[in-house]
Amino acid sequence: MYRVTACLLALPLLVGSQGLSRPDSTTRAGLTSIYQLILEAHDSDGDKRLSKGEVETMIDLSLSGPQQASSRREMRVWLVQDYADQDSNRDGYVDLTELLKKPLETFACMDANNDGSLSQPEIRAGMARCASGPAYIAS
Ligand SMILES: [Ca+2]
Ligand SMILES: [Ca+2]
Repeated sequence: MYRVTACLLALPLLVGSQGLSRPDSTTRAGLTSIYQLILEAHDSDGDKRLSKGEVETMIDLSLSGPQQASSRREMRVWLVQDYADQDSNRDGYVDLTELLKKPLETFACMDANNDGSLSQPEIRAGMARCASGPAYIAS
């Protein structure tokens, strides 16, 4: 479908693998909740941010599917790097603000009438125009 499909699928997997129900990613509030859930589910020391080790554990959990070992290794390297890139203040941790930065930018780009929710036409038009990063979850 899209070159970024594998990346888009990674985050729902992270939530789904914990058996949590997934909030609606077509609203800004829902999108925020998704990232809150991801953060809470994988913040094992409870400091409200993800350390490199927590990120790696989360990625390993999400990659336990049926993929080839080689593509799994590639995906893991890519995901670890992607989280490192999101650490915008370079303190070695990814907090909720940092996690949300790209998804909310993509959301704002897709939300053409700026009502905080994405209609199907907005999603269709926005996929080509806005989905430059890996972070937005297509529903
Ligand atoms: Ca943590
Ligand atoms: Ca940080």
